[in-house]
Amino acid sequence: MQKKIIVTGGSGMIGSCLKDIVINDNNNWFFLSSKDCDLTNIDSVNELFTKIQPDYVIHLAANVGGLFKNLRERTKIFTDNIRMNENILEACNNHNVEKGVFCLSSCIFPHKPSKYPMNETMMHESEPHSSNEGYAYSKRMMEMQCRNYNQQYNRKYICLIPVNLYGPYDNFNLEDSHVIPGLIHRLYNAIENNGDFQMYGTGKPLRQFVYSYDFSRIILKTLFEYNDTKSIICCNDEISIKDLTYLISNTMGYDTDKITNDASKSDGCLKKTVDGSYFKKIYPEFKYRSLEDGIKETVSWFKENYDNCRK
Ligand code: NAP
Ligand code: GFB
Repeated sequence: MQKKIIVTGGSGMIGSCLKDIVINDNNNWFFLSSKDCDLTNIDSVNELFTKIQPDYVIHLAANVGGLFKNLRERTKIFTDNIRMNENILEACNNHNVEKGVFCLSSCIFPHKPSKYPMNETMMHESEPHSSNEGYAYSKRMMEMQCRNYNQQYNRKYICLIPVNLYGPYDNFNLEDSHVIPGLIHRLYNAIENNGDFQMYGTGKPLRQFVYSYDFSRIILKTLFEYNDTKSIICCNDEISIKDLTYLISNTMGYDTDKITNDASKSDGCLKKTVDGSYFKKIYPEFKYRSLEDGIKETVSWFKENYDNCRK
């Protein structure tokens, strides 16, 4: 039976990958950008839902960026995301949307947890890292609200908790980007200008990464196959920022002997290791792309789309 499905954040990295994957699907998809509807405005959101009357919602839209954007814009990031998330959840419930997939992030977990790796039950255990408090609390409130709607109105509003995401369609803007697009873009410039390269911070922090298309496939599995309402962590292997920098440099053919680091730049959270065993238990057959392969694909995509990508 054909379903009407709204994808907020449809013009973003994950939304664009999702669009590529479902292109021949027989459902009725609505991939939205902020030009279609400013989700911080409740009247616009209600108008949108009244017009489309969606069966499902995949809520990807967010004011999101890397560490340095979070350090600069913590207030707007909180207010934008709290408004978007509340407006979408309220509209979903008021318009009887039966199922929704909502997006959290591993960086909203406690920065001094009782144990590592952290699992889905530990999100509210203690405060997040100060570097992205605004973003973290806006996402934590969404997780709590999804549980409220599920319990009080018998909804299936499911939260996915991905680690750092990267891949084709990422935002390569040097001020706002996450670490992988930031490193790729800056290394590209260093190669073009035959210049030196500085990794930000000490290189000691640890991160886990999931490739954009892999996460998009997980979203579809959650929407069409998953029948519980428990949140799901989506994660892959962990690597230090230094080793990541060397991996990307080697992939791009930059001489790693020329790499130094700028320790004056923030490291942010030193580690946020999460446990993906619940996802592995329910989807044992799912295979994540390796970081090596994902980086190769992302570097190629960046070079092929250099003129038009977000940078
Ligand atoms: P992205 O590429 O930055 O795209 C953000 C999307 O949100 C865009 O489509 C943007 O529309 C839309 N948006 C922003 N403000 C809006 C507003 N006021 N009204 C309507 N739409 C608005 O994001 P992404 O990397 O695909 O992330 C998707 C989801 O994954 C987000 O919820 C994010 O928090 C989560 N996540 C991301 C990462 C990561 O490392 N990237 C990691 C964990 C979780 P425009 O194109 O019109 O601006
Ligand atoms: O992806 P990222 O910006 O954010 O990674 P977080 C920051 C880490 O990478 C820090 C180092 O240790 C930086 O010092 N780094 C090295 C760089 N070179 C670069 C570079 O060129 N650009 C960037 N951006 N970092 C984010 C949250 O935390 O995690 C977001 O702030 C989001 O809200 C995301 O949820 C998943 O991983 O520290």
